Amino acid sequence: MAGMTSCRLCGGQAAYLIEHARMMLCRDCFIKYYEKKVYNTIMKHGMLRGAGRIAVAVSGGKDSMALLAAMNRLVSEKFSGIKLIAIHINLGIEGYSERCQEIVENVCEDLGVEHVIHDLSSREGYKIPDLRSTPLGGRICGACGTVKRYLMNKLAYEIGADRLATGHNLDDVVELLFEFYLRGSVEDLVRVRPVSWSDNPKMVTKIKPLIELTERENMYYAMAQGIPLLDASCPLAEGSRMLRRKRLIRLIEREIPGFKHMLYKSHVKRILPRLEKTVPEPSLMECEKCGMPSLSNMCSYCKLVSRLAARSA
Ligand code: Q46
Ligand code: ZN
Repeated sequence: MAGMTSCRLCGGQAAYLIEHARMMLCRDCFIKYYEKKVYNTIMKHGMLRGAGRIAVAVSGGKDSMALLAAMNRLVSEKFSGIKLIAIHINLGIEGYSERCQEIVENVCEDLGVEHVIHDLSSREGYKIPDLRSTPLGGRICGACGTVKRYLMNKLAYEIGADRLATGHNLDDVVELLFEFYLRGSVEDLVRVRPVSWSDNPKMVTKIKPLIELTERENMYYAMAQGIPLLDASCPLAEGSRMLRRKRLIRLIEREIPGFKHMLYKSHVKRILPRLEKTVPEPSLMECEKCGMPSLSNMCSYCKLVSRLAARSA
């Protein structure tokens, strides 16, 4: 935020600093800048080509709520005919999940967007903190990620969505790239992309319209649109390796301004096309337990949940 500096575009009073572009913008110009970037990302990758129904995965955090507000605006202005439905999973994390759901419900109501709330505890019979008792509990965010990926896809499929939009931002993606390059994990690297097309009817095509926007830009957009920011952070995330890597990336960005954009762009433009040619797409089968697409006889979600059941038996 700035004091009396002028907006680069209109000369009005600047409110937001776009760090990598070294540009200050007022609220209205920032909103236009942000929505144009989302629109350009959508168009560049043909994200909505042939789309009719988009499920937007919302957590209640700034990124996904900014995504929902921006998509709502863009759909009504430029992609009329497409229906937007927000989907939210209440993870059952005490002191946190209640607040997330409240924000989702309030924002959806304000925007007039239909929403689906999936309560883990009542619908699936467990909460995320219960996963701590499984062998995966030491990496709770990994287990939580498996749950969210699986259920978001399943919910999107069940409501007949042909796209699932997520709020992954540039910082998230660079953190993943950092991790996968370090580990030399080629099969994971090839999956870091703006769109994951699918012709399997039970695997909904995933799009990341915020992939070129930073965490901070999403926060600014949420603030500029009057979206309440989550005043609690997930108590299970403390000390996670993901947060430590993000801190490290912030330090690198400070020393090498534009580092995040450069790493992302070279991955998408130069590395990814080559990886896509050499790394075969995994062939999917049906999970013998739930019938959803899986890499082996049983999908990773069903494996996780069966461990939970074995513990409580
Ligand atoms: S909700 Fe789940 Fe996150 Fe909490 S347990 Fe980790 S992954 S931090 S975005
Ligand atoms: Zn399964």
